Amino acid sequence: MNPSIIERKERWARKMSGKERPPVRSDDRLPPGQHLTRGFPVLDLGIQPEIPTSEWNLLIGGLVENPVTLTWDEFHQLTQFEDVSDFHCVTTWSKYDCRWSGVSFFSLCDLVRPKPEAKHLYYTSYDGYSTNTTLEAALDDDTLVATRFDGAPIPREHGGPARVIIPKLYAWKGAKFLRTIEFLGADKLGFWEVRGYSNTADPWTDDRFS
Ligand SMILES: Nc1nc2c(c(=O)[nH]1)N[C@H]1C(S)=C(S)[C@@H](COP(=O)(O)O)O[C@H]1N2
Ligand SMILES: [Mo]
Repeated sequence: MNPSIIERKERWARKMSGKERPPVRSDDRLPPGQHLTRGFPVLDLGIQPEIPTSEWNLLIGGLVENPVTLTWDEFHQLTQFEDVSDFHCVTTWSKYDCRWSGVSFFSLCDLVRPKPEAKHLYYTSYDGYSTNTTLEAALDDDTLVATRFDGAPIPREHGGPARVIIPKLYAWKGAKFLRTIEFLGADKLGFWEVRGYSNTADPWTDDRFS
């Protein structure tokens, strides 16, 4: 693991042990070109699939030692993790202090054990959406697969039963209605990435389009 990932994992371990909640952002929280919204806009492809939790599965596979297909119950047997983070949509709105809970991405990695050749992730959703990130970008103390928002199940329009949250990237990198996560050796572009959105999607450098 590279040093910055070790640092992030240590930050995560402190959070998990309840010892410390290190702030990820200073007072300067609003990325360039963004404005703060108080509501919670809904962005989707015009489809909000209804997936009963009894039929929900999360498949995590590809270049991992231990591929899994988790049922809703199995997912909830994993250590649950709550975190508060900011949310930045490329259409210029940001929402502060979103309280998500679910399973942290480090916990999911401990479960599936990525192979050394795994460098990229490809996420697919029940509405036909897809997106991609590097493994390195997802390996952070605030990345999770969330099933709850503000203490309640994530409403369907916001991507329930489960969605990915990667606070340090623009929100299109977080798949709502999550269905699969695939670990890959080579990059594979997702829905918006093939349509000209940035592949790296860093809100702090105004990195919107490629
Ligand atoms: N499955 C799926 N995930 C998705 C999208 C989508 O259309 N389908 N839109 C993305 C975009 S562009 C944003 S800004 C956020 C919006 O999340 P929200 O609707 O909860 O605000 O979800 C992202 N994840
Ligand atoms: Mo977005």
